[in-house]
Amino acid sequence: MASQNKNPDEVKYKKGFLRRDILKLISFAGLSALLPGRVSAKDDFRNDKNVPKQYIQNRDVPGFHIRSANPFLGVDMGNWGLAVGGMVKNPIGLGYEDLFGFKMVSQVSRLKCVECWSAKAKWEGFKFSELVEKVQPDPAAKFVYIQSADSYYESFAVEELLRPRVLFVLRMNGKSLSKDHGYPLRLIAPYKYGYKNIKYITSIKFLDTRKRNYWSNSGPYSVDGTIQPGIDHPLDFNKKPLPINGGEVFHFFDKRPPV
Ligand SMILES: Nc1nc2c(c(=O)[nH]1)N[C@H]1C(S)=C(S)[C@@H](COP(=O)(O)O)O[C@H]1N2
Ligand SMILES: [Mo]
Repeated sequence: MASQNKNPDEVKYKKGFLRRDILKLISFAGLSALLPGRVSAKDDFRNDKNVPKQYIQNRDVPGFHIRSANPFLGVDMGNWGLAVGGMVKNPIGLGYEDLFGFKMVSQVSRLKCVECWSAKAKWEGFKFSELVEKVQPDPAAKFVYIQSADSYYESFAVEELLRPRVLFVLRMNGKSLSKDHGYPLRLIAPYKYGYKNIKYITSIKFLDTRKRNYWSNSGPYSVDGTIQPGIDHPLDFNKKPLPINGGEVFHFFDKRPPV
């Protein structure tokens, strides 16, 4: 189930870490044994009686729903590390404490899911430019592929992650991210739908081609995922698009804002 991955060759990026001692390879085998039976990513698992309610009900932050393509029990920190590599001069492996060495930025922004809910929180984390500076990507590497501990994956243009108010987030509402909201590390990109805001990040890879993301491979959503003003995708609501407030929308004059 959650250990199923379309790009197994990319799960474990392990060349040339500066901090070899910290980064341990991540094994999903033990974790998947703990999880309930297979749930198809295409089904709405809220209707699946085999999935415990706590996977889908918000337990900590009012207004938020816990959204997971597949039920996930959270990251095993004994095995967690962040690999940043691909087409870069200096590939690195970072431990959790290393992430606090980056300049922390905080913002209040809204996460807007395509399934017609949105909620705001105070997020704290670091900017993508900090990572770029450290690893020094090849100028030909115009794309970024991000992978998660729950086998979710996302894809961005480098430029999209350098936009204002895009954060690699460690803290939500004054506390470390909770297990449900992506501990230890997630992305918050307020101008993209919730599904682009990938949780449980384990690897960030610079590439010269654009890869697809989980929800374009497993459902009806686009790779781009930029918020469409006023309209939600129809998945949960009898195929009728519903207007919804919330979310941040870039306008044409924002095309190349300062980082
Ligand atoms: N790794 C991972 N990240 C993920 C998801 C997921 O299933 N796995 N779901 C996405 C979706 S569809 C949404 S709406 C948001 C929801 O964030 P929340 O669970 O913190 O409310 O997380 C996104 N990030
Ligand atoms: Mo979502």
